[in-house]
Amino acid sequence: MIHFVTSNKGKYAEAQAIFGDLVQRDIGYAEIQADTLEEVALYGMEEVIGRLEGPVMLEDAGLFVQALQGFPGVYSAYVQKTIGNAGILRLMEGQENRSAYFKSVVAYAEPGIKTVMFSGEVHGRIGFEARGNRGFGYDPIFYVDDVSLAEMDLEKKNQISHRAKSMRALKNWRIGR
Ligand code: ITT
Repeated sequence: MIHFVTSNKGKYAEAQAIFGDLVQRDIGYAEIQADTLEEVALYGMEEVIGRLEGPVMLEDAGLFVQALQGFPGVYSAYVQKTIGNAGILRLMEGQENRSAYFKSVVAYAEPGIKTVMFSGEVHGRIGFEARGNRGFGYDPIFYVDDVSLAEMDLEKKNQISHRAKSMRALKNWRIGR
């Protein structure tokens, strides 16, 4: 059993489909202002590790849009809460370069070992409209091969997503140890 510290049910569902033995812990932690997802995840882990017993993981993810110089990146949660998907589509109006990627960094710790981290990315593009009602966050505006992540079921998203890649890397590391 692994404690997965997250407030996000969608994340939990995707990770649970990969691990099968996670427990969601919505205990909150401060997301520091930093330049990288790795720093955010590492600091977050330092904050929660003493509050739970046994294996703990948390994940920080972000959307990086090439034409916006990587924005919203580490600010993805705040931007989603404020301007949302409609705001991103507006910022992209008239923009021909739609390239973007999601990145996920998962941090994992257990008693007696130093925190380890794994990352994963999925590359795609920002669409011209929001489509689909599955998933969460930026999924309706992020397209891979003309299908938005919000049009895919969880199984399909888990075949290609940033999160599935980082989480599978962690899972394999745990198995191979
Ligand atoms: P926790 O930090 O509690 O885990 P969160 O939703 O705040 O949950 P992040 O800070 O990692 O998670 O996510 C940053 C933002 O990016 C947030 O608004 C998410 O909705 C969005 N996001 C992350 N992964 C996503 C995905 O797979 N599809 C669409 N949006 C995603």
